[in-house]
Order: sequence, then structure tokens, then C-alpha cells
Amino acid sequence: MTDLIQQDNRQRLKQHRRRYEVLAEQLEWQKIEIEAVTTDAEGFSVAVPSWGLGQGGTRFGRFPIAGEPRNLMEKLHDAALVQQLVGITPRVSLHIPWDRPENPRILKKVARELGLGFDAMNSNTFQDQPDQKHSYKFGSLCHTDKAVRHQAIEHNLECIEIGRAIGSKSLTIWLADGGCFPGQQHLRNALDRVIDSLKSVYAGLPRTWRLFTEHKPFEPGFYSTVVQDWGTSLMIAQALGPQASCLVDLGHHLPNCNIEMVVARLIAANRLGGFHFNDSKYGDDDLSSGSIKPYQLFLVMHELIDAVQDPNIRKRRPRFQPCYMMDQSHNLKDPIEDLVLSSIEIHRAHIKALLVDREALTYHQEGNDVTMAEQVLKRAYETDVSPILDEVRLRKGAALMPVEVYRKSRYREKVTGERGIKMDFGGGII
Ligand code: PSV
Ligand code: MN
Repeated sequence: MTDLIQQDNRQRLKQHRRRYEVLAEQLEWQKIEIEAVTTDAEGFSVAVPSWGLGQGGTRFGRFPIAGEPRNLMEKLHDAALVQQLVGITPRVSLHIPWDRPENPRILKKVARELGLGFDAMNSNTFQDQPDQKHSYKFGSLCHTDKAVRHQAIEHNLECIEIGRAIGSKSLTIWLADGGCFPGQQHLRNALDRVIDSLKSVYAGLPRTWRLFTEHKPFEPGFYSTVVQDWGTSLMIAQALGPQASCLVDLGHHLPNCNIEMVVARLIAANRLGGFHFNDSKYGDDDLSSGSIKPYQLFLVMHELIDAVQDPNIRKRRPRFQPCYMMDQSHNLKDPIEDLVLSSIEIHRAHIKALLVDREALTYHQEGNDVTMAEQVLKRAYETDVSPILDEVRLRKGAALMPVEVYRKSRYREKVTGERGIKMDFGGGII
């Protein structure tokens, strides 16, 4: 792959250099030094979800493609390929038990050889497993039965154990716990039980680790969800302690929610822990990042960069750096292509947010000049930063045209011989 990338890059280099120079000149007029932006952009990375490497499905069905990864090792190989192509996805986020490794130490070694590390661990108490003693049908950490809660706590502790062995530093907990009908659950007591259970998980957290709670307003509970919004997620983090914070999945909001406001509030409360990037049009949460609301993605990034550059935030949290992860699992696109392009869209929003003239923005905000303030944001958003994105990939030895190179490599066709086709047409997320 490396040879193919270099060969393809060579053919495009001249044109890229020209485009980069034109943008450099354009930014110079705005008193922005392109090299400073590119250097900053080189520090960007986003984790790949292991479950996004397989063909996703909807709850109505799945359309398998040939050559899907059959196990964790094959998923790692695909993740390494994504990283080779884009250079900004050096970590994978694992989901247990889907990705339970036979030998975590060997897994860590293989990953290192492939140039990969591990991001947050994800626990799964939203499905029953064949060897499981108690069912999660009526909840896990919130369950009325102590034995079920205990089983869910133990599962989360096991995720931490595996994570420690492979070099992860955080645990993300998303709970499907909730109800489908009014009266099914005592709304306050269910939350009390979740907080109580989470205290036991938190007690098992290594000192250098972080625990993220991920809210979601509905699905699979269609009437109520125990951790339904950022307010509840914040209550939990505050009840647990300083190592707990909130994870924002961009698809987990009710329609028209102002997500950048949620982000700003969580930053203000010092509890923004991380992101699951994806996009959403209606009630879905698996569309490719930046495919539906790219301006929203930019505004979210603007809040993040604003916080990173704010000396007051830095005083409180010198290393303010929420974890960036993708969480999408597409049912139509080739997952590798989807992850490649999505990581680039998130990076694009990040770079555009770096271009915001924050001094001018503050000036116009203080003077209540609505038009000019908005224009500052729009100017950054409307700048075509593709040459910077390309330059970062070039400097990292990745591809100027990643999807084209991937298709040229015929990777999917090549692995199909070995992997075959997973004849799973069932509904579900994976
Ligand atoms: C739930 O919809 C979610 O966003 C959580 O992050 C899960 O871990 C993931 O999706 C599973 O697909
Ligand atoms: Mn998620």
C-alpha cells in the first residue's frame, strides 16, 4: 500500500503544491500564516470504531458485502489500512464482548506492529450473550434486581481490565436502560440505581483513566431512557468524581437540538470528555460525519478550539483534550471508504475552526454587531481548506486521494478470497 500511495501522490504533487500556494496567499490577506494552521492540523486525530469496520445494518436488515472482517485481527488490519490512507486515525475503539481478545497482550503487540493504539473501551450491556446468567431485557445498571446490576458492573470492570492490558485509558458507558411505556420504570429510582452501580465501576477505575457516560434520548427505549440527555450525564459525572465526564454522540439528540450549546455548557462545567462523531437527519445516529449538517460540525469544532485557546480554560485544565472517536456503521457504503472520508470531514471542520478570527469575533460580540460576528464565522467556514488537509496527509506519508488509492489497491477484492462473505441478513446494528 505504501508504494501505491507514494506512486499516486507523485502524480498529483505538482497540482497539490500549486493549490497549497494559492491558499497560502489567500490566507495571508487575512493575516493567517498557513504553516501555523498546517502544523496545528497535523496534531489532529480521531479514533476508528471497531464496529464501524463491518457492514452495518438497520433494524430491518443487513446487506452483507464480500470481504468484511470476520474477527478482531481482521478488523485491525482494516483499521491499519484506514490509517495508512489518511494518517489521522492511529487508534481503534473496542467494544466488548464483540471484540473480546483471546490474548490482550498479543493483541497489543499486533496493533503496535500495525501502527495502531487503542482508544476508549466500550462496554455492552444492551444485548444478552449466550453464556450470560441474567438478562438485560429490563435494564442493566438500572435493573431492579441487584444480581443483574452486579453482572453489569462486573462486565464494565472486565472492560477496564482488558483495556489496561492493551493500553487504553478510558471507558465509555452507553446504557440502553430505559422503558417503552409510561409506568414501566420509576424514573427517579432508575437513575439512582444507575448512579449507585456506576459508583462501583468508578471505584475500579485506574487513577489515570477516564470514565465517559454517553447520553441518548431514545432507542431502544421508546418512552424513556435513564441517561437521556447531557443534563443527566452531567449529574452522573458530578456524582462520581473528577475522572468522570460526558461523551457527546452527535446523533444522540432530539431534532433541532443546538449541539454546540451542549458542548459549550459541558466545557463550562469542566465535564466534556469526548465525542462520537457521526451525522443524523431524523432520529438516526449512523450517517457519515459531515454528510448532513457540516455547518453544525464546524460550530461544534469552533466551541472546542475556542476552549483550547481560552487561557481561562487552560488555567483550570492545562491539557483540555476531549477524546475524538467516530461512531458510525454504514449499511450502504464500503466501511473503509466511509471511515476514510468521515475522518477527513471531521478534520476539515477542525481546520476551518482554526481559521476563525477570535479576536475579531470577540470585538463584534462585545459591540453587538450581529452581522459582522456571523460573518467572521462564515468566512472561516466558507474557506476551502482541502489543500491543508491534503498537505497534512502528504506529510504523514498518507494518500492525497485516499479513496482512489484504496480502489486502485483492490484491497476488498483481495481479502475476499480469504474472508468470504458473511451471510448475515438479520436486522440490528452490526
Ligand atoms: C448507541 O447508539 C451507540 O451510539 C453507543 O455508542 C454504542 O456503543 C454504539 O452506538 C454501538 O453501535
Ligand atoms: Mn455512540
